[in-house]
Amino acid sequence: MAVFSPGFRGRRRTTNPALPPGQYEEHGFPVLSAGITPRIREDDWRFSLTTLDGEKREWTWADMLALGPETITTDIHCVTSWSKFGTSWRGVSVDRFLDAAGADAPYVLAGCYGGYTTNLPMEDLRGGKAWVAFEYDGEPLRPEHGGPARLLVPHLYFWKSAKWVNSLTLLERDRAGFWEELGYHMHGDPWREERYRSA
Ligand SMILES: Nc1nc2c(c(=O)[nH]1)N[C@H]1C(S)=C(S)[C@@H](COP(=O)(O)O)O[C@H]1N2
Ligand SMILES: [Mo]
Repeated sequence: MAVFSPGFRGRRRTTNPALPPGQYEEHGFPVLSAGITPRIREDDWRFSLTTLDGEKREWTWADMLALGPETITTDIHCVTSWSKFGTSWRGVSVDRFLDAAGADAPYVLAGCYGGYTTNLPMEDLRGGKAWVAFEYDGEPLRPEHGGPARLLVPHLYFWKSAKWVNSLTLLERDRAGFWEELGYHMHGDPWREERYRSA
């Protein structure tokens, strides 16, 4: 005899509330890159922040580590409709860089080794919502996943998490990045299904 009634099993099959609309749960870790994978040594890595006045602040790998890394466990959501639950990272909060530079602005354009860009409102980068991540699952971040360091902005679609990130440019007005110019959403909230820009 069945221990659980069919009704009980039925309830367990309701949609996972952690899964945004139109997404499925992925157990692997797909690689999605628009171009070739840059190979950047930690010693050569630089990360810069340019303020509205055009002032540029730059960090080396050691400078970044000195800002105080933290461990992040989070779900991630790709616009191609896979979501991955409970991913584990180590990185430095973007707040730390902004505070060190004493900089603020309404919008930010992230830039990368290889030329990829993506735009974000400052309110999506501040307040413990975004990191420069350099470890995944307890290991150095692999080059194909953006190593040595990538932006991690898990509450937005994963195209906003710029791999091989090397700059943040503060902006007065929002400016479309690589995928945004090609029609992806300027914001990219998976819970609102902000996948594409309406024409
Ligand atoms: N520099 C750079 N960053 C990037 C991309 C890219 O092509 N180049 N692709 C974006 C997209 S569309 C996604 S879904 C994620 C994929 O990250 P993954 O390859 O680690 O899964 O990286 C984002 N960051
Ligand atoms: Mo993506």
